[in-house]
Amino acid sequence: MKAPVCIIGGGPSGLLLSQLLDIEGIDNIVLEKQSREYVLGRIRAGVLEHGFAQLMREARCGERMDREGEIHEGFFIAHDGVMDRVDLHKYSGGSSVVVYGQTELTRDLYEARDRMNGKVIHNAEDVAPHDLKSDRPYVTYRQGGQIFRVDCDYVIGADGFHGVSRKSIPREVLQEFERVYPFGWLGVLSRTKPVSPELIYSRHERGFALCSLRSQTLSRYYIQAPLEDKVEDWSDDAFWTELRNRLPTDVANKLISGPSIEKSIAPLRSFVAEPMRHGRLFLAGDAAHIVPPTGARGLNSAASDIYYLYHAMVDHYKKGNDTGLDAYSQRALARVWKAQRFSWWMTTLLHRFPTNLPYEDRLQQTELQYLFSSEKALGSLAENYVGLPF
Ligand code: RFL
Ligand code: PHB
Repeated sequence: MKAPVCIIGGGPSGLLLSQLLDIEGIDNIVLEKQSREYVLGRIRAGVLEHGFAQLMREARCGERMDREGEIHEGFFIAHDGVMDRVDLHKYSGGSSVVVYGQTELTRDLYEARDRMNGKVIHNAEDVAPHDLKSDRPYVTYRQGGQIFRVDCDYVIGADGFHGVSRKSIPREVLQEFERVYPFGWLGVLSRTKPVSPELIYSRHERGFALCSLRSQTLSRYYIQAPLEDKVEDWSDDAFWTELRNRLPTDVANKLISGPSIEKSIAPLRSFVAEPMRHGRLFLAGDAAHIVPPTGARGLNSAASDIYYLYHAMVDHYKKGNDTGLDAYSQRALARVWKAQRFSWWMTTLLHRFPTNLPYEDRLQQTELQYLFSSEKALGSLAENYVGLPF
């Protein structure tokens, strides 16, 4: 098989790039290790930046998002017995975020690829990129006992944190920066009315909690949990009790619980791999960087990579201009690191760290008091949460 661009990974990053390139007439093939059902079974992000929503529209995938997604102009931080609101609209100069689940967004991208007869190959095993430093790279994979080969100009590594792309860059070339946090998030999805129309991030002495949502009938809640905990250790009842314990009393009293329809634990990690290009391989999304979910940046950082890569590819194929491809790693990393900083800051501000000294707990409280007493501090939070410009 032949295609100018071979994309490894059919998650949101890979599918979005595939769709945008196809609209511009740039042929591409997506190789996804899992089945479509498996990819659509993952419950992950819920908050989209304004710029990402715009990119979805440009990719002709924004219709359902615009119909069913909710525009949020603010969120709450519960702390020290009070609920303070961050007015995103006011402090970001009129911007907002869209609450729309990654699962639905990925479904929309798959359907858009179907409509354009996009080539998305599922259950592609042993995917391996080759000759990345040459002008003729290729990717091999196995399906049903047969080996296939895709000859291409460029390989896009959009295969997530555990993918094969980043690992194919020689160790001496790649620099990795990492911080693993000493806790995870236990998440529950339930078919219940959300406790609040806007998200509530809660800092509590028992640990962090988050009340989020997918729609007015579908709630998503998280609590900070020890890394050693297993999902099986947490009955639904235990989860709801612990969540209520970490919320202000009036919110806890209003919380409607129900059977979990999904329950999982995600470890929290900050990670960046540099550079994001090696020869003809370009990394994008979780393949190159991970953030703890506290600032809702992960999927949004993936989208900004795709924005830069898409424009660079269009410039290359349509104008013979390689400036964008050459600058990709540097441009993408500049924004990635800002999302890293913000996610680290939100995580540090709101979680209970087992090793924290009483001194550090006081600093967390003081940081929150400062935040809600300073329009400039709120402005900084708001501009980062709605997304820095691409
Ligand atoms: P993905 O989604 O991991 O997709 C990669 C795809 O590549 C496939 N793959 C392979 N394919 C071929 N060959 C191989 N060898 C392969 N290895 C892997 C995988 O099967 C998969 O389909 O990466 P992508 O596309 O870069 O997207 C990134 C996002 O998924 C991620 O950043 C977000 O989910 C992070 N995140 C959040 N981000 C936000 O912006 N806002 C949020 O509110 C938010 N909340 C979250 C989150 C992540 C969470 N978890 C579980 C980590 C909440 C949670 C709990
Ligand atoms: C979610 O709804 O899954 C969600 C929302 C906000 C975050 C993280 C996750 O910061």
